[in-house]
Amino acid sequence: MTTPVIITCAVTGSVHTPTMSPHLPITPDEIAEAAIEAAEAGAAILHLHARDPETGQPSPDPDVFMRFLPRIKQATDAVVNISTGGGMPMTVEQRMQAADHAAPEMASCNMGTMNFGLFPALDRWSDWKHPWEPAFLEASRDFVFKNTFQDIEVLHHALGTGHGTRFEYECYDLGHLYTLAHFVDRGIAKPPLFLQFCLGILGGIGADPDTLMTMKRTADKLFGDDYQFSVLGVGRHQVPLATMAAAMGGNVRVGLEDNLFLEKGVLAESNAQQVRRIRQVLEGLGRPVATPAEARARLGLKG
Ligand code: KMH
Ligand code: ZN
Repeated sequence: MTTPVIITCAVTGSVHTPTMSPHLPITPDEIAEAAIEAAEAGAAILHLHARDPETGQPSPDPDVFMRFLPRIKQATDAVVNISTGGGMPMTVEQRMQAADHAAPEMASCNMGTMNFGLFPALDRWSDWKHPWEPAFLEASRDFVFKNTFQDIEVLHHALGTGHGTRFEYECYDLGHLYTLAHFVDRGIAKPPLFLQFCLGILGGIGADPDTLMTMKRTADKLFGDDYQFSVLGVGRHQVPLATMAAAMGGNVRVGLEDNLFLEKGVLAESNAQQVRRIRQVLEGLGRPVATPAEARARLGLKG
């Protein structure tokens, strides 16, 4: 039987700004509505950040999260996945606060400290230059995305042991897979693992078919049958790499956190629009879409 594809929708993130798209959800109401609509369109997992409703800046405040989380839980059966990546000026402690407060079924866990360029890295072959590349480059020039071994361990202790939360392991490079294997060996990270290959961030591995194959081969070697993978491609790489992931038996992540566009020069009007578009691709590939219940069963979530 063909394994259903788990669609994750990352609804708003912390990288894009309200000036870049009028469709980026900012207020708690907008985030709730976008998430519910994405779930109705077929997303089994909702990857969520919060933003200050006044400024649109990423917010770590659990009170802001609690203005949309209950509404989403009430209106959908989708798995709630709270980001611990947060946004640029936050400390690691701040980044954990909301997940520690809400005890979700899933939270992100970023697998290494890195430079983080906020836009597709190796786009030099493309005639589609990312329109905000200069602004992103300036903003991230001296930014270190801190995820030390200690941070990863603390996260597992507080959220995994403390709340039964399981993780979306965000891997931006091959080394991150080896780091995860280290935590598996120590009994800290526990199968079944859900790996998110994050391709195309400047500072991480590039977004092309060869790197996806390399990530997959390496994960096969390190984790055998103990893992499932999903792929996010940044910007214009979103659909091609998600398609390739699905064709390889993997899962997909879409959403305005990773890409504001529907196609070259055309902004996506909603997260749901991106979910519907990848659904069409999956249908063409003959891959069914996983329900939240199927995602829970496969990923060992607490429900
Ligand atoms: N914006 C993605 C490339 C997180 O929230 O933990 C990375 C991300 C991090 O989703
Ligand atoms: Zn995120």
